[in-house]
Amino acid sequence: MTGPELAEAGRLLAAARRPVVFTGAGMSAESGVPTFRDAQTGLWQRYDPQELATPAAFRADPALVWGWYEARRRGVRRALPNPGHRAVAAIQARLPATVVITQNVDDLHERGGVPAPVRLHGSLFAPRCSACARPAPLPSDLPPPAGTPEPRGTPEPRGEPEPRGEPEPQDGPLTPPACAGCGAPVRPGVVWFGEALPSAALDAAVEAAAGCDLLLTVGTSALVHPAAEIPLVAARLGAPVVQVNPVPTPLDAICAVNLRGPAGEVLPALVRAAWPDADAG
Ligand code: BJW
Ligand code: ZN
Repeated sequence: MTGPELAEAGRLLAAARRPVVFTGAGMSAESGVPTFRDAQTGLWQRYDPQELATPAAFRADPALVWGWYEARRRGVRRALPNPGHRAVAAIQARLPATVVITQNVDDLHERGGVPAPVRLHGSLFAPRCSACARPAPLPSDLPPPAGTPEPRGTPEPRGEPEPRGEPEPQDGPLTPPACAGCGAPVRPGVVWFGEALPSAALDAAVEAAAGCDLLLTVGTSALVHPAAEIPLVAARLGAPVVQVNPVPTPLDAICAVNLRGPAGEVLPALVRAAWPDADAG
């Protein structure tokens, strides 16, 4: 990818000292994780994610909602970080004051080399009790993340080799486990519509956006609030905003540069434009 927009965005990144990278579901699309507003696959095609991701849906049918999250958790476990995740890690390696703020509930930033992103919408991997909030263990049969080496001493399989990859998980409604403390159903540790964002994460995000000298927004439709206001905070205080998205969003108007394309291609090209010697992942 080349062009005057990329060169301008590269200049802005090279001049930055305290950038913020703000990410949404498009960041993980090339890892095979469907975006929130993409059509779901399989059994889940007939459900609207906006209607499943609510406290009311969990109260009405906990097995349906837990089963949806379990299928997504397993999908993320099978996924690998893409070159976009590694480019974000390369930015943070080059500029250690970089703050990565994500709306994503996957763990691909961490696995891609960003150890502590600010998580606005929680995580698929932090279930908790729906009544007393006690943290709950992950399902014991959850496979390890793709790319994790087999533990030492794992015996070689005998006979016919297994087909590659994990066996297809059970896909469908699944009764959530009961809390070990109070017996109430365990829920996913994510932020649903109508719920408050974790205040420490939101405060950290607003503070970073207010103090940044460049905000790079990647792969978000910018439709969900208050997260969608993070780039606006930076722009209002004078920081340039660079957007990476294949399609226009409501943020286009406040952006200094709009880079139309997939994150997995645009972000490595942006890192190379900023620092031609960089290992952009
Ligand atoms: C690519 C790509 C590639 C594709 N490369 N790009 C103000 C105005 C209007 C409404 C509200 C408002 N303030 C609050 C609201 C209500 C509501 C809201 O925003 N509703 C709107 C939908 C209208 N917000 C809330 O309810 C929030 N809570 C709240 O306000 O509480 C108030 C309160 C205060 C005090 C006490 C109590 C309450 C909570 C919002 C929580 C959102 N949670 C979810 C679900 C998380 C769990 C789960 O995943 O199941 O978070 S919703 C969903 O949307 C998920 C995402 O993080 C979030 C953002 O989506 P994102 O990341 O932008 O994904 P997509 O799919 O929308 O877009 C993908 C983009 O990628 C697209 O643009 C593609 O083009 C692009 N793309 N391929 C780069 N390869
Ligand atoms: Zn409990």
